[in-house]
Amino acid sequence: MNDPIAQAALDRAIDDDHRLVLLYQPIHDARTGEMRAVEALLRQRREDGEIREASIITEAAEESGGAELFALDSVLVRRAYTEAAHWPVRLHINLSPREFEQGDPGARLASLLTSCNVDTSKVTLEITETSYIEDPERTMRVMHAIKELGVELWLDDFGTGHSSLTHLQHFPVDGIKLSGEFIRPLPEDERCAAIVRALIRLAHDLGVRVVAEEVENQAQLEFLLDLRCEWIQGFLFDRPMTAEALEKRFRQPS
Ligand code: G
Ligand code: MN
Repeated sequence: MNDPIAQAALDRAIDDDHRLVLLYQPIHDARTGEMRAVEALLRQRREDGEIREASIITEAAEESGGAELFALDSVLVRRAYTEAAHWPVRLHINLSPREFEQGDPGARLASLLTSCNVDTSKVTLEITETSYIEDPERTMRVMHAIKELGVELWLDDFGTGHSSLTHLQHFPVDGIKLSGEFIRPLPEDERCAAIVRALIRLAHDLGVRVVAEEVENQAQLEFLLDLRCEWIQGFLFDRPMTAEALEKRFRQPS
């Protein structure tokens, strides 16, 4: 996070008696329903204990143009890597392309991953494409350096950004997350149906995997299964949950 206001808000919240919590939302195999990955999401715990969206932080971050929640190597990201080091699924971390604009992000990430003992082949970085990428060439160099560490790179909220197709053309991307904006109106909305059909076909032709976000009902799931969308995230399968709840799930026989 390069914005000093957002960073200050984040630092304050971290200092303030652990008011920020990480929740993890599973990502499932669309066909079998098996959990394949979890996405770390930042939330704020209010004084009454209720857990809410971390709006102060995200609004501050959004003002700076980066909608994402994490600094590459913040305390919270470190916490996520440490918690997930022994989980039997991949870990998805959200990252703003803004974070690629300063210093040597590849080196920062390498030293972070080493110190957390996390297997880099289990890590996926979700790059939001809603914020404008100022220096695409530098971003591309950083992406290649990061991929050499063994992590996967996915484009988040795919289709809503300024230059989605250019990103697919130039960036070394392993997967895309189809924005909930396109999934929510399925299957009735014919325009969304056409867009989703085309994007999944495009991704597959490029050898890129697809997660559909915000899948909430069976009709949406069936529409996506027909298109051979491989991964699904959304309330139909799971809501974001605490690390404790997730670990309990891992201990249950499936
Ligand atoms: O774009 P990104 O992958 O960061 O989106 C994750 C966000 O979407 C989280 O804040 C999560 O709580 C929310 N979300 C996840 N699944 C659903 C869903 O099925 N319905 C709705 N409305 N929101 C969801
Ligand atoms: Mn995401």
